Amino acid sequence: MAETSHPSRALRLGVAGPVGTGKSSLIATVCRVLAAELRLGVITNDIYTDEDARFLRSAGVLAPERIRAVETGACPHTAIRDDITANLLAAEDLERDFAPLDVVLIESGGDNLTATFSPALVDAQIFVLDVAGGGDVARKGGPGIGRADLLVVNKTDLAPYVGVDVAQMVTDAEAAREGRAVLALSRHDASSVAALRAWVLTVLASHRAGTHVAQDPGPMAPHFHADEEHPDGGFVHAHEENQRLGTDFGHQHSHAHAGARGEATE
Ligand SMILES: Nc1nc2c(ncn2[C@@H]2O[C@H](COP(=O)(O)OP(=O)(O)OP(=O)(O)O)[C@@H](O)[C@H]2O)c(=O)[nH]1
Ligand SMILES: [Mg+2]
Repeated sequence: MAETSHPSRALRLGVAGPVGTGKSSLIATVCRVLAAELRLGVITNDIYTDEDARFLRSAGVLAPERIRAVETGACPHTAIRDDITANLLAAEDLERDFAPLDVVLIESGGDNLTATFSPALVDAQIFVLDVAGGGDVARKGGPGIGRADLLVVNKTDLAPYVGVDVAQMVTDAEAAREGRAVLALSRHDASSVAALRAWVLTVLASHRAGTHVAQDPGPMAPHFHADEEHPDGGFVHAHEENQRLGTDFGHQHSHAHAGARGEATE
């Protein structure tokens, strides 16, 4: 079940996507182009460090105290979807300390293609891919690519160097998203940055009007961790997801021995 935004508080905007696709840079860009007209705050999620928060503070686009770090200490999707308490508290603290804020940007730790925010944590979410991850990634789909409010194909300036056809990647993404918004972005391309800025302002306007509806991109696909026994080398369990909206987003997935499979899994 979805519910409309709470216009009385800041718009909470999530930014997710695989490691290194440019989530922090995108947030820095949004701050740079909107800090003069909007009251902004940022929350970062790192597994063991506050590196992203330090990067954003050093970028000088926002007062350092408006950028807070949540150290998840576990796989990043847990903190943005399964147990969102630390992030919710951080958002509420930030909104209280700097009231009133217009937008709180929440960066997920870099994760795999299946990690998305719970709609109980964010009102809208951006999923970030980059051309350096390969032109075929957009075709692979998944909840973030398919159903985030905005899909960004980032670092388009690098496309010639990695042999990616940006137009084709965008076309593939649009097909995977059944018409939802796709933005080809480079921080070096002013018109693409202007389009990102316009998108944020449009979402904020509908949030303020009380017409924005937080979407749930859906639970993550089955995936694997490195513990516990299962006949096929892992175990299956369900995450109890946040019940704040009075809905049940609980889901099941299996966990296998990463070592046995020779793969890093989260
Ligand atoms: N060429 C180019 N590089 C970019 C762009 N955006 C980000 N980068 C670079 O990509 C690298 C990763 O960017 P980040 O913003 O740290 O990526 P991230 O997704 O936050 O990374 P994690 O938080 O570690 O998952 C950095 O070296 C950035 O300078 C872009 O538009 N063009
Ligand atoms: Mg980052």
